[in-house]
Amino acid sequence: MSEAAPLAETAAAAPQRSDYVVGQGWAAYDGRQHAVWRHLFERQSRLLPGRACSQYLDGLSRLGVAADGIPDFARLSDILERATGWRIVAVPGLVPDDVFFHHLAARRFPATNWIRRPEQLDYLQEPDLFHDVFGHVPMLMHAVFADYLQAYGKGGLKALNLGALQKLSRLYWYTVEFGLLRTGEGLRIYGSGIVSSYGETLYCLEDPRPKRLAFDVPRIMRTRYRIDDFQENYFVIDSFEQLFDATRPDFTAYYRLLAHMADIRPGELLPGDRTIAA
Ligand code: HBI
Ligand code: FE
Repeated sequence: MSEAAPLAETAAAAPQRSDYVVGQGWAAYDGRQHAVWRHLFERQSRLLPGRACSQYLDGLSRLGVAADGIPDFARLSDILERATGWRIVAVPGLVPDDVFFHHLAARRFPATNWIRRPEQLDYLQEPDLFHDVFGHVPMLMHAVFADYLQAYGKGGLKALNLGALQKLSRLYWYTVEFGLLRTGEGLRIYGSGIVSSYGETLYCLEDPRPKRLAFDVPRIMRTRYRIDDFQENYFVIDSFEQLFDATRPDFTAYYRLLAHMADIRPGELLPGDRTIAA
């Protein structure tokens, strides 16, 4: 009987499922990792009231996500599924675009199962558990946004076949990740990349430098974005119904139109742009 392979080898040998889904491994999180969640949760919870949109704050409270520690995805999924039919699946990090779109099209949100280290509190390149669960999941409690994200997943699969992924990922970036909503009380945040970031939560609403432009799908699809710094422009929707309705038309016409138009640099203003006051 050969010696049982050391854990590391058996773990590495674990076959990668084609949908990249893994166990969350909730029981394996240690005190330090729960403390990182607590610190980030408490810091954002102090900042977001009056800055995040009411739909986000309502989703966060209905999910029962608390400060005490890293939530159990299965428990959150039961609440989420009752609200909008979405579930969370644990993944080890960024997954290939087609895998990502397949999950979204089936109302499965892929959430990273590791959390950033204490020395990464203010910035990390790749989405971690805090970005995905605190940033994305609460908006999935909102019926219309939940429909939008599933429509985005279906659109993503089509975009892949049309070679138009870059255009469509800009739509994701400037809405799901960095979108702003216009309300009677002023601009509010719904983008996950912002609500999970201390610095950008303040910057996106208060700093005079970024351009805040009216939501416009072809304009968004032409606009490049940076992943390593605060955004130089944000796009502002009037409602989540407006966002969802924008996904109804077939994007093939946009892709054909835009194929002959130059990209726009982040922060650049065009004559036809409609800017929105913060
Ligand atoms: N994978 N786990 C994960 N999370 C994401 O947000 C993600 C991804 N893969 C690709 C991706 N996002 C973006 O390229 C989308 O625009 C497709
Ligand atoms: Fe994200």
